[in-house]
Parts: sequence; structure tokens; C-alpha cells
Amino acid sequence: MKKIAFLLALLMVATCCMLASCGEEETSSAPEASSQAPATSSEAPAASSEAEPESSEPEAESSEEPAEPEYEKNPDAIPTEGANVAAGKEYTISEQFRANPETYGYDENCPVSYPDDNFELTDGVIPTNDDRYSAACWMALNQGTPAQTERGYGYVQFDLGQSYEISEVTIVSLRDGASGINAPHTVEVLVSEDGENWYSASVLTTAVDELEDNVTHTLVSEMDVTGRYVEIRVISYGWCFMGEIEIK
Ligand SMILES: [Ca+2]
Ligand SMILES: [Ca+2]
Repeated sequence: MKKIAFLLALLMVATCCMLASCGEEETSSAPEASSQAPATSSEAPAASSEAEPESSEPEAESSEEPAEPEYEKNPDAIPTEGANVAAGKEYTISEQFRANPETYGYDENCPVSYPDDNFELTDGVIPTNDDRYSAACWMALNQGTPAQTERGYGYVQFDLGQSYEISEVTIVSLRDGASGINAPHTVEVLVSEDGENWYSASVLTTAVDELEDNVTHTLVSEMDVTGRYVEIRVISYGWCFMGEIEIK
């Protein structure tokens, strides 16, 4: 009996010890858990701050996305049937660079560098590889123009006179790396029926560094839209030379 009582007592002590250690573990793990809690909660803002750029990106996209349901093709738009409807049309170009001949910096009092003599982009004259950047058939935008630096892109805007079904916009551009001239690495095409409400129809990104140097390039943006007004936004490194734009 003494043995049994002793064993029972031993068992009780062992059980108590186990319970106590469990309690200790629980209480000792509790601070850990609570110390983890702030950690996770401190992670949470981090996660949310990390998520912010992500969520702000979709937001930025979604700020255009809501426009998508609003965007409807104009049923009265005229099919281009593969014809270049920009041919011979007037257009508006963003401010061009005015280089000071002594400093080469921007000087608003100096004449436009590599000007557009009206219709250069729609005259059907497509520069060849023999047309170096000094050839008159080129016009140029420069990312260093104060207004363009602030806005982030240069643009060419068309009023086609009536709404067309548009599936393709091409830009003939020059890459002359040694002269700081690059084909645009981003071409965004926006369309509008009224000239006020714009819809981003296409964003074309080009690995400019992989393009053959010292030659003329034709960049093709594809889309499936209608519009009377077309704005072509270009982002380039340094100079962006353009010789022809076609809208089909
Ligand atoms: Ca031309
Ligand atoms: Ca020119």
C-alpha cells in the first residue's frame, strides 16, 4: 500500500509538474505570441506599405479601367480599309527643343532645333537609312525640353476630321546612338471622339538598346478602336527623331 501511495503521490507530483510547465510554456509563449503580434502588426503596415505601390499600380490602371466600360466604339466610324488616314493631315506637336548654339542647352529665344516644316510627318516621305539626322525630312522632340521634362513625354496630336476605325499606328523613327538619338522606348496612342475624353488605345514598349543602330526604324502599335482625334505620346532617351506617322 505504501508503495502504491508513494507511486500515486509521485504521479500527482509529476502531473502537477507537467501542468505547471505547461502553464509556464503557455504563459511564456503568450508574451512571445504577443511579442509576435506587434511584429506581425508592424509587418502589417510594412506589408500594406509594400502592397501600396502594388495596389496603387492597379489603381492607376483601374483609374483607366473604369474608362473602359465607358469607352464604346463609334458605330458610325469609317473603316480605314488599310488606308493611311493620316496622310496629308495637319497635326499639333508638343514644344520642340531650342538649342543655344553656344551652350547646346535649351534657350527659348533660339530657333527650333530640327523643326517640322508642317506636314513632315504626313507627307508620305519616309526617311531612309541614308537620311542622317541633319536631313530636313526629320523633325525632333527632346526629352530635355522643360515642358516635356515636366510632363514626361512629347506628343503629336491629330484631328482626322471624322471618326475612323483604327487598328494600327506606325512611327518612322531614327536610332543614332552616338548622336544621342533614340527611337522612342514607349509609344502610347490615345484616341478620342470629341477631343476631350481620351482613351488609351495602346502602349508599345521597345527595347531600344536592342534595335539596330544608325538606321531608320518603323514602330508599329496595334489596337482596335475608333476615334476622330489621335494623340501619340513618345518617351525617349534624349532626342527622338520622327519622319512619318501613319494611322490605319
Ligand atoms: Ca515624312
Ligand atoms: Ca525637318
